[in-house]
Amino acid sequence: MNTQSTQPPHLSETAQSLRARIAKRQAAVAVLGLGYVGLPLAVALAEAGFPVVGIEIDERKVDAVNRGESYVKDVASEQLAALVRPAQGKSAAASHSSLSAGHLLATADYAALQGADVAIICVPTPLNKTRDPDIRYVLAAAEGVAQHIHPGMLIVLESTTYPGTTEELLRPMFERNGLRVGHDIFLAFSPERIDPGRSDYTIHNTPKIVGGVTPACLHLTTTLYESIIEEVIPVSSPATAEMTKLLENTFRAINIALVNEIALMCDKLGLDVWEVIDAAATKPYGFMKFTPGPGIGGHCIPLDPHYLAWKLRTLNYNARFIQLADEINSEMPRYWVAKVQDALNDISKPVKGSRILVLGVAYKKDIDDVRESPALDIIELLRNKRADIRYHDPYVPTISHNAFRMSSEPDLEKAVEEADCVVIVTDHSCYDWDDIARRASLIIDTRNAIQRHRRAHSP
Ligand code: SAJ
Repeated sequence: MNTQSTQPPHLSETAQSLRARIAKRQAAVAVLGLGYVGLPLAVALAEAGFPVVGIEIDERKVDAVNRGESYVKDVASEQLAALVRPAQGKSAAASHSSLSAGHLLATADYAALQGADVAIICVPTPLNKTRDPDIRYVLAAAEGVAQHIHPGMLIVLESTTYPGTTEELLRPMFERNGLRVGHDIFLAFSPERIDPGRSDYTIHNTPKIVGGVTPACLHLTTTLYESIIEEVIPVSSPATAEMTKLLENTFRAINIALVNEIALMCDKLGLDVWEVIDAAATKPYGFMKFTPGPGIGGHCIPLDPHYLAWKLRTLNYNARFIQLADEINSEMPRYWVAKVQDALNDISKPVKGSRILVLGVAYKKDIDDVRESPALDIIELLRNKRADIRYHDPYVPTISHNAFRMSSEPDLEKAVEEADCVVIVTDHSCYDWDDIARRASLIIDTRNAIQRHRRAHSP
């Protein structure tokens, strides 16, 4: 495992004992939160030989894991089934202690932490209704750890959060009974970099950033991750690691907003923004291609920058780039609905009563996740204009958003032919763009999918 060289610091006896258990993969690891981040991590650690317990509040997920049934795209059920063993009705703590190396057990009971040497927190960090950080899940998980914390325990937070969370919020919770971080217990932040559905970069070959509260915390956390990840990169503090993650995703949100604004400019200038971007992308250095679209969705990019902006507001600083990017990205659904309205108007059809088919509602292609998807905003805007709105998405059988629930059209060809206007919102690879272009009477293509397909397949 290639890790930038860090001299092993002085370790207390407790730390030395924990380090030995980690190095021998005997350390019992608890992963809190078995979602798209926690489950692959728990599986990777169990496959590396650690005894692993997954602590998950959703009993359905607990039962599925213990049946060896995966609900996360990046984990095959066969992989899971090879690792789990029925808990034979024992209490979580008991069954966990009986767990042999290389096995995974799921439970909803925080008591399993009593037997854990390591606790890794991988719970969601959404925004609340006022688009401010909602860290209730992190605090609940940390409280669960605090109630079962014991000397010799390493705690790692992976959930994306604002700089300061680990040291200012979690550390006092863990030290409240007199245990001291760096001596009796150990604490670090290490951001997740899971990209669901990606096969070129996996948990094993995506470099892992680690920021420890003390050198011993850093060393122990680095030792742990080195057992499953090829490259572990130490930084000087948990806040540095927290900020690193936010820079990564804020960088994306702002650059996507930039190309979305370039698209608005090209529209005013009568230029083809896609041709402009493809031409700029021929520059072999100093340019990174992003593409305009219907807006941004997902559980990371639309949300993470707001964690940073919120923290800076508490320090009387206005994160202007984040603010502006959010305005532009959030405006894109309205921009595209106006395009639909203009296109129907040109053929003397009002939006009201027109049959409009949205193609693709997932937040990006070839996945089934609709969280924060701009397609939902586009559908809601068109519903509010009294359109006869339908959608088709092979990955998303039903959607429910605010006041409406819908199902994907069963017959794609028929739905395309019967639509007054087809709006391409998510360019799933499975769509036959030539066939859709032939059957549709009017197309608004927010992803330039048809032109890109034609260019890629023209002789
Ligand atoms: N989008 C654009 N134009 C672009 C890129 C994305 O409009 O040029 C839109 C997408 O359609 C989507 C949203 O932005 O609605 C977010 O897309 P994303 O490609 O950033 O995908 P995510 O949200 O799955 O981001 C994840 C992140 N991974 C982690 O946080 C660990 C992100 O850091 C990754 O860079 C990204 O995957 C990736 O590269 O796939």
